[in-house]
Amino acid sequence: MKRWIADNSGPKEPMLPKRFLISLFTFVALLTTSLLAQAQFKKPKIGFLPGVVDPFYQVMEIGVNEAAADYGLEVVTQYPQTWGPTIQTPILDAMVGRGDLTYLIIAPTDKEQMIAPLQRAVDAGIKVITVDTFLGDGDYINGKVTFPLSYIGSDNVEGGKIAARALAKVVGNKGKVYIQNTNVGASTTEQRGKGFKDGIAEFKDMQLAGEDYNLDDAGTAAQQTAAKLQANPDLVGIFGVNVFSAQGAGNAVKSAGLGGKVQVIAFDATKDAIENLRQGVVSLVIAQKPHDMGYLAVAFAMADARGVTSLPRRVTTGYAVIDAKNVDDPSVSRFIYRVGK
Ligand code: T6T
Repeated sequence: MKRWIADNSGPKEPMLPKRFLISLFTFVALLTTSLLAQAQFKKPKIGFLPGVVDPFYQVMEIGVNEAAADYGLEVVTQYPQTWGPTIQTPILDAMVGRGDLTYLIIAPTDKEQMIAPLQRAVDAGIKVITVDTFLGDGDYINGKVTFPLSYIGSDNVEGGKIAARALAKVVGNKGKVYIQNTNVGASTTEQRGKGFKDGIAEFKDMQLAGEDYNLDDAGTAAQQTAAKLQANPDLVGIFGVNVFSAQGAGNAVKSAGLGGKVQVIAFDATKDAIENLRQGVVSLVIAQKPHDMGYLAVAFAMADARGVTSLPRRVTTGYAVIDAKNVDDPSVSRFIYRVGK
């Protein structure tokens, strides 16, 4: 027979195993520490200062904004309307003067003249990352300027060489060629010009018929190219070193009715350059990867703010080389600069 024994000690709670209690305690402690750390971590606020308004930097801005959205960061973007330190410096000073930016992503428009204004930004506590263009000689480890965290951009000497070799190929390795350049002092276009000259020097039957600077104006580029074509009826090819140069060169060749006779190599994959490629005026378009430059720069700022200390001081972002055969291949056409609709 079962006996029922009265238990007067009240309702019993199930006993929790000791090990479970210790784990729970550890978990709560870790969570609290991590929440505290998060509360102390101040998200970087980033300034983005491109070189000028053009599709190259507009695509870079898309990369910047995508990364900022992924990390939940705020970015303040200011575009100079024209290229050069005279326009870029006051915008930079105003960005520094706001007092709330902790990182600046900038394409310095002059490798020497932008050193002092950017040093002022650093002195005010802003960390600098240069994209596309560099300061000094671009060597931020052993060069004369070492304050930027990193330089993220194309290998522009290599880009110039790619252009020269491609041009040599389409003109049968002989003849006179010409460079349509932009601004003295801009690291990128200066290096492209150098790479192109080095590349052309590899071909004994090719000569350089000159180099003009259009100050980032497609109209000036077209006028200069038209004059060069008139003075050199035997010109076989032109290297347009950026958006404006290639556009102007292409327009001048078309207006002179020389499309397909004088070959143009276009740096920067704008819609205009691709249209000229399809029409046979441009034989090769060299696309940079501005989206990658912008995205990585923000990721670097975030990593630095989080205490990462091994960020590479130089990142080369590479090219996509577009010709009439591969222009519709999605693995290549994805690098065409698409802005807006
Ligand atoms: O080619 C790009 C850029 O790489 C260069 O530094 C300046 O010109 C562009 O922005 C195109 O216009």
